[in-house]
Amino acid sequence: MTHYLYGAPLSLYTGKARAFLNWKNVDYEEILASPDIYRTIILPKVGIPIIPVVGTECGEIIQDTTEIIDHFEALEPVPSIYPAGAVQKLAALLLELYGDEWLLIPAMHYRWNHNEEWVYGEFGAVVAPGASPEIRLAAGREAGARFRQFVPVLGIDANTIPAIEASYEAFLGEFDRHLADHPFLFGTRPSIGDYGLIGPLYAHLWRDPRSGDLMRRLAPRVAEWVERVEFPATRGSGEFLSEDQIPDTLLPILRRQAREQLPVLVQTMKLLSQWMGENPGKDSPPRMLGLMDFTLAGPHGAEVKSQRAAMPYPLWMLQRALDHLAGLTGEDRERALAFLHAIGAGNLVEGHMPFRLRRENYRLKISA
Ligand SMILES: N[C@@H](CCC(=O)N[C@@H](CS)C(=O)NCC(=O)O)C(=O)O
Repeated sequence: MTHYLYGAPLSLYTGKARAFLNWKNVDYEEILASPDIYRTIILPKVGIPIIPVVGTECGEIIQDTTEIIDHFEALEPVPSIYPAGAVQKLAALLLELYGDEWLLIPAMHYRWNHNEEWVYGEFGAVVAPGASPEIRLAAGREAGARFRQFVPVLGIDANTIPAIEASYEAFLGEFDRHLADHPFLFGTRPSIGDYGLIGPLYAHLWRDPRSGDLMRRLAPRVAEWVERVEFPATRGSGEFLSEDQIPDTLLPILRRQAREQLPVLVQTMKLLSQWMGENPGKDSPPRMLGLMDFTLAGPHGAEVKSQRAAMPYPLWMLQRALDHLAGLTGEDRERALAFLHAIGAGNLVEGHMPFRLRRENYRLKISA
């Protein structure tokens, strides 16, 4: 019996799950998440309209790409996308968080500010596949509007757009340089970090036409990596670099993450602690805690300030990296701490958050 991946071609997180399932050689069938699928499978089980969702051969429904990946990793631990090396694994978990939750910003910016009309057609193909072109487009506009509203929530506005574009273009250059020496982040095998990056870099930044043109022009090796990760020619193959090496070419990317994303995560931690104090006895934090200030470096280095929603979910991903760090001892721990200092993430060295997050019944839960 096979597994089912309910998703869509234009969906960022479906791209992440698909790429992993392909490499892991999972027997699965992809099913378009049509309105019928939302109504009969996703909403009754998950409770919110979200993709991708995997239906397992035992009838279990899994949502959240990280949980999907970990489900299949547990079933078949070898070959794994989690490096055995302590520092490589830490870097890979951080880069998963960077892709999932920070490169989401340029992904959404380029989609909605450079590919808007095109993408309404793509939404139409999901929600009204058999309809006439006019009806499909109208339905696509309606469906797309729900996603477009995340643009300001992520802090994408006239003030921040030049900084978002400058940072993304610099990232493309850095990643392209890395890929001149290595086919994936940590050698010849894709890691959980590659699967974090593939979400935004595939569905939005490679597949949306104007974004794809930009990627192929500025960073042709990144475009080739996208194809390699999303549609692997060989499955389950390759090795991570020996001796837990972190290629120097990854340091600019990790420093960029530490500079841009980490302050937002630290600030979110404070807001979530505050929420706990104000809501004694409650264990389900809201998806958004309200607005917070954040800062980006503009194209000429000047600071750009704006506001975005504070979202607890990325802290659950950060906690995965911190749990890994907390489990390290001896020389592994020393090297991991030196690595965090080297990328400008020294404030993570204590390795814990003032609360525990867990996922239960498709929701984020918190405890002291
Ligand atoms: N962290 C989740 C994110 C899933 C997600 O945001 N999916 C998008 C489509 S790519 C969605 O359905 N969003 C609807 C919503 O967030 O309300 C995962 O990894 O699965």
